[in-house]
Parts: sequence; structure tokens; C-alpha cells
Amino acid sequence: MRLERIRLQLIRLPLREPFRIASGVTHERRILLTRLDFGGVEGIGECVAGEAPFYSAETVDTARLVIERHVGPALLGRELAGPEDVAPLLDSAARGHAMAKAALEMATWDAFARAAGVSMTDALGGRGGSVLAGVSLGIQDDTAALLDRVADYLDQGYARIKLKIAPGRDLDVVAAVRVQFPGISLTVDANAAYSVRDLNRLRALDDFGLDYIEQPFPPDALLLHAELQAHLDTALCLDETITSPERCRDALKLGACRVVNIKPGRLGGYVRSVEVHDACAEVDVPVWCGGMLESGIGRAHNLALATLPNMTLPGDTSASDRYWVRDVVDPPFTLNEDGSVDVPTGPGIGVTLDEDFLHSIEEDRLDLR
Ligand code: OSB
Ligand code: MG
Repeated sequence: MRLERIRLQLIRLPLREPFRIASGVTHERRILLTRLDFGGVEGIGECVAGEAPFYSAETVDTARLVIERHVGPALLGRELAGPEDVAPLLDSAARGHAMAKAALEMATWDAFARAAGVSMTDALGGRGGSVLAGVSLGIQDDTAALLDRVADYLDQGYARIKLKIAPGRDLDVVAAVRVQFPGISLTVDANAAYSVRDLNRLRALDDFGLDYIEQPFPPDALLLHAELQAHLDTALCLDETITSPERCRDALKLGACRVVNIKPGRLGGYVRSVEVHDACAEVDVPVWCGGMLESGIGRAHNLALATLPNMTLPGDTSASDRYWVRDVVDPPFTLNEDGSVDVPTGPGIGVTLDEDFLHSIEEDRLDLR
């Protein structure tokens, strides 16, 4: 198929409540949607880059610029044999900018799956059905309020609770949650906020029966993570560090983690995500699908990825109402009583866009030909 047009549709979607992680806070999302036209077959993607560069170096504005000037032109007018052709083309046009590239690569997968009349899950070789969902709670000022939120999410059925932590906002909070909810599946995510000076504090987290501790140290700190992992019973899980399959293999070889969070935006799309998934499976390291506060479009992509066989831990693939008063897909994603979310079965990512709503929250649109 030949890519005839890239539409960059920028929408503004307010979060139900601010989401605070160690490195910054998000109040609303400006989301760049990539709508590709392959001669009448549309493929849809969502760029997960945030407003400010506190998770990675990319932002929604850098992604828009890089797509417009560099990676978009590398793809436009091309005759593609399949979606596997995309990543090498984009890599030859720009180094880095994984989130910008992923938004094009994943939209191309969607288009090819739609054209073939198969679901994205089938296109990836996943098992379909539903996937277990966890929920990620931002840093809260008030621990009593946090405990109420945890109780509410557990009532709803979420299969795992993840607490965002930062130095000094960690041991007391985790202890309070563990005392109140002794048996639950509980994890923490530090978003790279700790340093070598915090080793004792991190080792103290070993006492809480956590499923894993996510990304304590900065992204580049492979050896430091390996050193910490050697002194912990609890598994480390890497997120920000895992920017490529090569880096993932290094992390596995060094023993820098025992769990990996796969985010297709961070890895540049599906092909690299599957490669990371497979590399982990080879050494029996379980993986799960992370989230970046996606709308229903990115969520649908993540759910398809989460059906792969080594995705054995609950993902940050929560229901639409955990994030949004109104999602951009109709129907929105809901949580089943058993804590799972159904994976769409229709062609491609299998969601129907609420075009009227999208139009009403559109901030900008750019068509590249
Ligand atoms: O570290 O997983 C993270 C959100 C924004 C940036 C980084 C992270 C997160 C989350 C939210 O934890 C996960 C979700 O989308 O539910
Ligand atoms: Mg994380």
C-alpha cells in the first residue's frame, strides 16, 4: 500500500484529575493523533509524548515537528510491502524520537490489519480475549485520601495497584497501603528519582512484598540497577531505561532487572516492542504493557500488544474512566469484574472514533502529502 496523506490531528483532553509522578505533573493531555490515508484505508495512531519532557526528551511539540520535517517525508508516497518496512525507513530519517516514529509505525500496522480484515491482535499473533489490568496512582499529598483511592480501585476489580513514589514519599506511604491491604498485588514506580545515595531507602522497600520496584535510577544507570538488583529480593522492573531491544538485552545480561515494562511509544512501535518481548521471553523475564495516559486509541494499540504470550503481568491498561470523563472512542473501555479489559476484535485496533467529540476538542490539524 502507498501512503498518500498523514493527518496530524492535535486534540486537548482534560484528565479527570492531575497525575503526579516523581519527575512532573500532568493536568491535561494535548494528544497528537496520526491518521494515515493509504488510498482509502485509514490507519490511526496516537503519539504518547507529553506536554513537557520529564519522562523522556520528547514532547508533543517535538514529535509534531519531527514528523512534519523528517520522518513523515521519509514515509509519504512510499509503496510499503508491509508494516515491517516502516521502522527502518524512519530510522534512516532521524535518530531517536521514538514516540514520533511509533505514532506512524503503529498507525501503519492498523491500516494493514484493516485492509486485511484482521484484528491488530491477530496481526501480532496474540491470543485475544481480555487482558488483566492494573492501575497506576499518582503521588498524593494526603495518605488517607490515597488509601480511599486504593480501596475504590480494588472494589472496581483492578488486578494490581502501582504507587508512584519519590525519595521521602515512599516508605511511609507503601507501609500504610500494605498494612491496610496485606494481600494485594502491589508495586511502586520511582520514575528515575533515586540516586546511589538512596541505597538504604531502596533496600528498605524489600520488606513490603512488592511484585517489583519500577525504575528507581536514571535511564542510563544500567550498572547501578544491576548492583541494586543483586542486593534485593524484590524484582526490579525497568521502564525509562528500555529504549531499544539492544538496551534491553544489555539490561538482561547485566541482571539489571527481573521484569520489563514495554511501552511501544518508548520503543518506536510494535516491531521493536515484540523484539523486546521475545528477548525477555527467551530468558524467562516476564513483561507487561505500560501506559502513558493514552486516549482510547493508544489504549487499543496497547491492549493488542498486551495479548502476547509473555505479557504475564497486569498492565497499565486501565479502563477509560480511570483517566477521562469522556473518551474519544465509542464505546469506551470498561473494566470487567475479574479485573480484565476486553481486547477489541474488529479490524485493526477495532475501535470506533467519536468524530464529533474529536472535532470539538481539536486544537490544530496539519495534512502532509
Ligand atoms: O512511568 O509508567 C510510567 C504515566 C506517564 C508517564 C510515565 C508513566 C505513567 C504511568 C501511567 O504510570 C500509566 C497509565 O497510563 O495508566
Ligand atoms: Mg514507569
